[in-house]
Parts: sequence; C-alpha cells; structure tokens
Amino acid sequence: MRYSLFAGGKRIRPILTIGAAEACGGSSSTALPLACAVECIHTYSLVHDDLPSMDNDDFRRGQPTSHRVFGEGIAILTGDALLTQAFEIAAQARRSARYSNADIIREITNTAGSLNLIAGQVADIEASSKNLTLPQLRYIHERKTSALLTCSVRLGGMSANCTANQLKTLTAFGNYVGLAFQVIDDILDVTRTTKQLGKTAGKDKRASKATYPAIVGLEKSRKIAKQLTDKSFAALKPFKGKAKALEAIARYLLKREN
Ligand code: GRG
Repeated sequence: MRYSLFAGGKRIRPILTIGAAEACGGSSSTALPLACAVECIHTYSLVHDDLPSMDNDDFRRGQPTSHRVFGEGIAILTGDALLTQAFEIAAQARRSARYSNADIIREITNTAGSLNLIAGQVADIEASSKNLTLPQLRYIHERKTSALLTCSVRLGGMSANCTANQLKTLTAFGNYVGLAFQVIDDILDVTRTTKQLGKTAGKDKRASKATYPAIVGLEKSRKIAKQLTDKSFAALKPFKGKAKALEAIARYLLKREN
C-alpha cells in the first residue's frame, strides 16, 4: 500500500478537494480526511488497472507496478485494502450541518461503485480493440476518470458545508475539468515519453485503444481539451473569484506534461 500510495503521484484529486473546500469558505484541515480518502481510491484504481487481467502495465508513478514487485495476489489485496482504507479515513471527517456522514459515504460509493468507476472500467474492457464513436468514448471517460475528479470537488464542498447551488457549481466544474483531464491524458500518451510520464507511453496506440487523438486527431483533441477547460472556468463564475485554487489547477492540467 505504501509502495504505490507514496510513489509520488500528482495528487490532483486531493488538491481539488481542498481547493473546492476553500472556494466554499472551508479549510484544508477539515477537508483533509476526504482529500486523503479520494487519493486512496485513486491509487487503488491504478493498482488494479495495471494488473495483467486489466490494462497490463509494468510501470506507474515512475516505478515498476505493484504486481511486478509483489506479485499479482498482493497487488489485488493492496487495491482492496486501499479502497477499504478510504472509508476508514473518510469516517474521520467532521460532519457539517448540511451533510451527514451517510451523505459522504453515498457520494463515495456512487463514484467508486458499479455506476461510475466500475462501469467505466467494464465498458473499457468490452471496448478493447473496437472502433468506438466519440459519445461511446466519452461514456467511458466520464465514468472511469471524470467521476472521481467530480467527486473530489463535491466532497471538498460538502466538508465546507456548501449550499446546494455551490454543490451544483462544483459538479459542473468537475465534469468539465474531469473530461478535459482524460482528453489531455490521451494526448500525452502519444506526445510524451515513458520517462516524462512515469508510466508507459504510446500504450493506447499499441493496444488499438479508442482515444480522442485516435478518433478526432491530435489537433482537434487539443482544441476540445481547451474548450472543456474554458467551460470549467466559466462554471466557476458564481464563486466570484473565490475559487482561485480551482482555476489554477484547471490551468495547470491543460499545460501539464505528465
Ligand atoms: C480494476 C476493479 C478495478 C477497479 C479500478 C476505475 C478503474 C477501475 C480504473 C481506472 C484507472 C485509470 C487508469 C483511470 C484513468 C484515469 C487516469 C488517467 C489516471 C491517472 O491519473 P493521474 O495522472 O495519476 O492523476 P497520478 O499518478 O499522478 O496520481
């Protein structure tokens, strides 16, 4: 668990949680248990995604994948334990006036469960080597990737006792930035090296995977990523300049190199 969790990921999801909390007038210390919980869920999904029966990858976060070092059995259990640990850590969050602990648990299970992360992964497996349409690819990206980024900002808002309107604003921001994130990830897979990425580059093409660049080309993919990022900025308008950290992370994501 430590090997994969502390390998040095970008920590985008926990930063989004804290940024969303601050945009809603909350503090990083109150948001921290939920921020750590989403990073545990994210790391679990990476460990399982890299397994031979899933995406079958040898390299992640700049080091050999969990199953390459500890064997497949231990890697499966590592993922299971990280997912479970996420709930233990989330349970340490202080409840806010508007959101009960049950609301928080429901938010996490809705994201990590069969309707989102798992649905995305199932659709991804079923799509292997098939020609997908853009809406079909978008279905996978929204569930496999965007849902957890949206959940990250929503949990931050909930930790700060956000209003229903603020939660709606954060959800719109998360949806745009989450999809932009995966489009950019598709672009980086074809434009960067394994060393730059810290994970195997060029993999999507070799596996004949449907990606934005494969379907609409590199230039159009860049345009779509920029449009989605612009929409994420526009979504933040109701915060009237109080969501500076969220704006900064959206800007960083568009320019990121790994
Ligand atoms: C396999 C049962 C089972 C569950 C996991 C959701 C899921 C299923 C797997 C998704 C894993 C995955 C590779 C999703 C794509 C999102 C993505 C590009 C992740 C990489 O995120 P970064 O770049 O990684 O934020 P770091 O290492 O920086 O945290």
